[in-house]
Amino acid sequence: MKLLHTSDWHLGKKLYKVELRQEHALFFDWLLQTIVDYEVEVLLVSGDVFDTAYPSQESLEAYYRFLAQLIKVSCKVIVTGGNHDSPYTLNAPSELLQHLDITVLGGLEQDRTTQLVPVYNAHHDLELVVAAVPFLRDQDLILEGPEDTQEERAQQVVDGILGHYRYLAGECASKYPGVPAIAMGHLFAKGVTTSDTEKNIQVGNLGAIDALDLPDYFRYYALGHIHKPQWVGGLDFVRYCGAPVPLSFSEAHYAREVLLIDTSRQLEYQGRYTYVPASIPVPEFRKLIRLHGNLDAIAEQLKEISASALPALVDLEIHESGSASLLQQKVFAFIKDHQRPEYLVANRKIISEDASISEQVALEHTIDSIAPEQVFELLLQQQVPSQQESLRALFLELNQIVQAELKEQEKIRFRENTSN
Ligand SMILES: [Mn+2]
Repeated sequence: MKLLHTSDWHLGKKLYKVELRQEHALFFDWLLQTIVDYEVEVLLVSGDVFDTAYPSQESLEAYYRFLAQLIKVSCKVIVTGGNHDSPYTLNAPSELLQHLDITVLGGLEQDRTTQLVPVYNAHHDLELVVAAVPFLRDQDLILEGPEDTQEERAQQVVDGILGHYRYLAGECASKYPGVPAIAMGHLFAKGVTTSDTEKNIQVGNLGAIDALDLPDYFRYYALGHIHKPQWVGGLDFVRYCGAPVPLSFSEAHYAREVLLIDTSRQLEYQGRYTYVPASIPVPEFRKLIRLHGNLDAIAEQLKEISASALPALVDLEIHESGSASLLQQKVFAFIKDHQRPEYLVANRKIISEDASISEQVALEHTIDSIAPEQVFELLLQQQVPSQQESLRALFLELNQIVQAELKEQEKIRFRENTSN
């Protein structure tokens, strides 16, 4: 039996104002053809189907249209929810989809054995069991012991997740003795490499699963959550397939793949059987390119860009000197003059070394990249010169409290509130 492992589609994702709808459509076309070409019988989708909990009509339509195409080619589907997915959104049509050989586990259900999905081959023989584990939220886990510190809490989460997999391995062994089993997961494993947009999930590997601790009952782990394809813990049967479409400029250089598991090809590893998948590279549908330098240097680099199936998306960081208003006009004209079908400027950031803070704010159209102290200083300069000292002291004190609180909240949410 052949299975294909994919994850982290993030349908509905936007890069700046550009929706990635076209590359997702091309990916689905390619994936369908790949499923036909390799005679894949089961597609595993390990979480983050959608980018948001409440996907747009277009995203939902793209998802259901693709599922309909899979039905036509008799490919079974198992979908699990990721941290970006709303379990309710994914689960809403699950009863209907079940009749079409599409199993959806948006989140944990009260009866945990629903995660064990028996897979039958074309001759109606039970060939495999898939432990379809969705993203596990803290409330899904049995957390034991003290939770006074962040570290203790994180350790409980790790123990809870591992306990959950051990429980499923035990259930699987008693319910389906002798039947090979694999597991899915949307989790953060120890030792993975992530992009700069993903670094807030690392937090010093807090809450990360050591692949070597996962129960060896399962012959393959089809993981999602990390967007860069990779093995985990040196085990080539514990795999992140990664995102098939780059979702940020920092992911542009990642390899893109789906993984093909052939259950007729098992490998012995330390006294157990494992399935080592074959990597099938996903074509590049669109380049994401970051350029920086002055306008002359950028003009040279823009000339080099060639399109893939879709025009490249370009993120510009322009370093020039001059006043904000002049620079803005200059850059506006530059971009207009340098339009080509090979690319689309998705974003531009102008950095002027001699611009004042207020000018820099105007240039970037955002205060996000400027420290709160600087913004307040700007305000002080414009108003109430007599009370500057006392107001500044008061602000700094308040800001310290707010920043500490934000940091605390960030820590608490670090598992769920991630870019992955
Ligand atoms: Mn993701």
